[in-house]
Amino acid sequence: MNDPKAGNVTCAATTLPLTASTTCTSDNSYVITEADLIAGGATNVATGQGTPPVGTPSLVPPTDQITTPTAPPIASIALTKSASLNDGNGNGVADLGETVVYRFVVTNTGTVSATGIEVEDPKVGRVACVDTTLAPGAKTNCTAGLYTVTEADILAENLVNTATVTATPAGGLVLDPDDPAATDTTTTPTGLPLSAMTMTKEAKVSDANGNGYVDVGEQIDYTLTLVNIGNVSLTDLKVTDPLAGPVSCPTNVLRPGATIVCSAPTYTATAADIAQGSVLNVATATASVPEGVPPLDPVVSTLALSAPPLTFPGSEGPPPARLPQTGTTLMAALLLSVTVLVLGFALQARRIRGVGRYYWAA
Ligand SMILES: [Ca+2]
Ligand SMILES: [Ca+2]
Repeated sequence: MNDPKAGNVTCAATTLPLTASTTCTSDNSYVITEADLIAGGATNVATGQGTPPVGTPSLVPPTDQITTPTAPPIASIALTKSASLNDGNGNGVADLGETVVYRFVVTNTGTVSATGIEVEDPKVGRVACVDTTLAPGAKTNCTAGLYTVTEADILAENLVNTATVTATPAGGLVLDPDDPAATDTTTTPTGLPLSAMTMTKEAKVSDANGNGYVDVGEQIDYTLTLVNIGNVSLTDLKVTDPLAGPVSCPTNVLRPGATIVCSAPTYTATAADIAQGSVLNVATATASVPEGVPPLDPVVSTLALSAPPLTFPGSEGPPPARLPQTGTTLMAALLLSVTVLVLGFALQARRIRGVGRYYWAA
């Protein structure tokens, strides 16, 4: 007796008289294969063998076959995804520029093998899996490059990321494209949108007479440095400076973290400036913010440059009121002079800085 699927077959009798029969049994159980499932049943063929008496025609080997129906094959792949935030500032939410690690586990939940395992995740780009062929019940791990949190994620107030697994099942079967198990979504909370900007003003004085003060007719060049210290883009940026005149900036859009330097026309100090003891300059910056983000209040920067101390007719140097009080020594008077010199030296550097800041916190 020969039965390729049944293994060793043993018959109760190995010699059969005419019309007699015998029963043969196999000593092993047959395990249903993927091919049986795909075929819809396990078919096996047994063939009998025997040697007839001498002088009779040779035996045509008798065969019989039986097909055991199998369960319908199932083609199914499941995806599980996780997100791990590199929370640089430790505040528990994803902030602009922080990164997220995504990990994926693909499991063959069907009853047939699958090849060409691929995970699609539009936000993270290429996903690499350890195995791309999975037997039924097997699983594999997949990884992707670091994802960096964007302004769009901040504006959405959540980093939502959906991945889908695809594969080619054996036997020409197809996966259900709408199977929810093949898709997984992670949601990572982000920091709230924040619009914030700083403006730093610098003045370069043409201290023609080298006295450390601004005098009538001396020129002042103002520059304004603006930095977007929030996490959303600022647009329609405008800077006004009534004293110096129209301010020109290289762009009117400031992305988060970006810096621009704007400049104002050269200003010439007037007698009126000197009469009030200083050249006071106030610049104001305004900008628009993305829809849904509370507006940015105007950012103001003020800078006052000293004019020379007033002098009295017939006298030279500082007025008497600036001199030390009665009873002070000559050394005290000298110290005051040194102090004025040091201040003058500082002004010779010709860089005077004023900072205006405004923060809006959501
Ligand atoms: Ca954070
Ligand atoms: Ca001067």
